[in-house]
Amino acid sequence: MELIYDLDELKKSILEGDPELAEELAKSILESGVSSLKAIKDAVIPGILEAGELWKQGVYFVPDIVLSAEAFKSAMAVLEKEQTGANRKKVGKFLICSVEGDIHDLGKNIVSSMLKASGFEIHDIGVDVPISKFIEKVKEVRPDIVGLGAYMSTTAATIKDYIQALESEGLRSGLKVMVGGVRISEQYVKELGADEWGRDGVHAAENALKLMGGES
Ligand code: B12
Repeated sequence: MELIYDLDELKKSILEGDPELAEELAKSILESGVSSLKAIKDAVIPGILEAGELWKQGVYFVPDIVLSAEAFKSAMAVLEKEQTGANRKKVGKFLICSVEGDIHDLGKNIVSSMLKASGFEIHDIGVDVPISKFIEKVKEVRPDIVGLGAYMSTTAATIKDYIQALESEGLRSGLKVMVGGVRISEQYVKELGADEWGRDGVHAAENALKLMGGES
């Protein structure tokens, strides 16, 4: 009973955009023995998704959604620390970013969290990432999978340029490409020349594991 109450409070702190409370609750939930993955799945993600819904309905305005994003980040900072425990076996390296011109990062951050929880080593190179920086980082990190997030119709159309750049730099072979964002659909994935996509964090993690040859 107590536990459900705490998870509910954490969700509420994200929905209502209270970063300090979210951090505090995340800590106390972990102390009470709940796994970080459960807290992420049952409180943090539902909280941020509900905030996104309220924005879509015109109930939330920019300051509201920005505060919810802050609260999401502060809870995740606590919960992710727990997940990067020493004994976690890494299933592969995953490099992720939002493409140039796109500063949306909530979806990317959720996906990163789910992938981390699934055992991936995450290299998040941020938002508004130009092709040149993306290529430079791929060369440096040598990931197994790259994830490109694009959240507007204009930026989604540029994903194919990132994939072409990988090809012309001789980096595409052996490297898997995943794409995501509200404008992306399963059919679009093929058109872009990517390997997989993720409807949401759980779907993204399932497909990433599938690409690594593991169970989905
Ligand atoms: C929140 C939000 C913002 C916030 C962003 C806060 C932040 N830190 O991210 C703020 C207020 C800053 C913002 C700004 C803008 N926004 Co905005 N924003 C949204 C909104 C409401 C929600 C996006 C979101 O976070 N959703 C919640 C997350 C969890 O869902 P998601 O992104 O789909 O992610 C999931 C999946 O797609 C998938 N996924 C996501 N990424 C990836 C990556 C990989 C690799 C994989 C596998 C899967 C995956 O898993 C995620 C987890 O479930 C959308 C509306 C919408 N329907 O999406 C508009 C929306 C994306 N924004 C829009 C616009 C136009 C803008 C602005 C240009 C507005 C303006 N005039 O100032 C600016 C600037 C944007 C820029 N240059 O990047 C438009 C885009 C329209 C279009 N042309 O396509 C939308 C669609 C709203 C609309 N209907 O008009 N925005």
